[in-house]
Amino acid sequence: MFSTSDTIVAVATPPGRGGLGVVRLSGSDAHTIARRLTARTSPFPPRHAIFTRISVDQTPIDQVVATFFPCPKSYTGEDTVELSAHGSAIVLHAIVTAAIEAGARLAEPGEFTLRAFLNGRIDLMQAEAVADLVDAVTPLQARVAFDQLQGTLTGAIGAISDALFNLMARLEASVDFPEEGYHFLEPDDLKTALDQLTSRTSQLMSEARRGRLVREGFQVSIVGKPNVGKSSLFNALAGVSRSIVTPIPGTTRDVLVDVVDINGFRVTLVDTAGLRATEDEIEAEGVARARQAMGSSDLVLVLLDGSRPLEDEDNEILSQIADKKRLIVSNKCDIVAESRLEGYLRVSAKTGFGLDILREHLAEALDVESLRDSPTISNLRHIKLVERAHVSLTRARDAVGMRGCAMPEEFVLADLQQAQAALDEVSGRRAPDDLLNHIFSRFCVGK
Ligand SMILES: Nc1nc2c(ncn2[C@@H]2O[C@H](COP(=O)(O)OP(=O)(O)OP(=O)(O)O)[C@@H](O)[C@H]2O)c(=O)[nH]1
Ligand SMILES: [Mg+2]
Repeated sequence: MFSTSDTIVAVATPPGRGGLGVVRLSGSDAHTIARRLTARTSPFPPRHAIFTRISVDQTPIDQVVATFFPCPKSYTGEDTVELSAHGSAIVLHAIVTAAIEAGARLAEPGEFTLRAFLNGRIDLMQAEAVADLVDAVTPLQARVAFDQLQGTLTGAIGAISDALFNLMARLEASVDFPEEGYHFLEPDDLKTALDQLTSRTSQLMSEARRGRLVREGFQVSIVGKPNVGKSSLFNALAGVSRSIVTPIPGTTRDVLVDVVDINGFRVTLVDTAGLRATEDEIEAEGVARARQAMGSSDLVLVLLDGSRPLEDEDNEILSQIADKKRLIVSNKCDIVAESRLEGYLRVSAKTGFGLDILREHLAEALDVESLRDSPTISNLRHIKLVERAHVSLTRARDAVGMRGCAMPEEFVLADLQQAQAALDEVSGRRAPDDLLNHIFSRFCVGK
């Protein structure tokens, strides 16, 4: 992993134009470099916004507001300076380049947050919450990420970990001083303590499905025979014209995905190639991919052309997905006053008619209301580790519960240690470099 002792710099705001653009400096030279860039003779007062000017080679390039956060009370836990300039890519680039010339190094993705973690400002769950918060596409996702950043999961894992630590200390004492018998920990107390621990881990696990659905969302594929308006509907729901629409059947030959917000939930919408038998090699590959997407979807939206009677191809598709969760929708209701297809939800991808009702139906079919409460745990990495801890704790509980045998304390202790190791990996107290690399590489530069 890269050095954590040098001073790093990056633009913290998104690329492109904006009202403001922020350059962040962090490390022991941050203050000196900021003073050099602003030609300031006196030190920056801590945590005060100072209106000043940045010059490069004695040429002023922008007015900025500089704020100095001395260590350890900064985002990273190091000396940090934030320079708010105008949101010009050219100006921001010039500031970063000047900072590098003055001794800083360009930050790696997520390096500011990595330093916050390494300096003990936040734990690994909170660092991951930062990335989730930045990536959130629905208000509920943002809330779950923010709760995690505020420490809800930290608290839940910490409570289990503390109770476990306490239990292990007492059990170790019993192992070390066997002549004292169970003085330090009676078997019944051990059982009760393990019951309490496993009920806490299973409580977390029961929130996991909900949490994952909030964090990762649902996949919904739009399928149907060619030309029914799948791509048109995809574009209408996504709010952008991403997929090509033409009157020629067989237009879409690949799967296209976009993430949309359906009643506050993240839905990965998939546009697919029209399902039909075809000689065309490219189209056939598209059809194969469409079937794959159909298989992996949480819900299949079957689109019919409401201006035409139901055809064999439609029936075939309907019979193929009989065992999948599905929603059947009749499109092109703007063409004919009365759909020829009775009993299906009627929409027009062209005029937008019925799309709000379609969103409602989607939300209902996915049963999103049952997910409304904000879950404590949502990240698969955390869930897997909590499951691992739960398995070890249950094994320990079973060993203690065996009647008639002397309690094999050493084995129980080994199980508890494994559970503790899993919990330490959730919080990052035990975090190998490759795990950190994996987690922080998904951050954007400047975060
Ligand atoms: N009148 C009307 N035309 C529509 C509607 N939706 C789609 N169309 C038209 O139907 C034709 C096919 O639309 P697409 O969205 O490309 O259909 P598709 O299902 O993606 O087709 P393939 O990709 O070939 O399978 C285009 O000419 C669209 O303009 C609608 O609601 N009303
Ligand atoms: Mg299409």
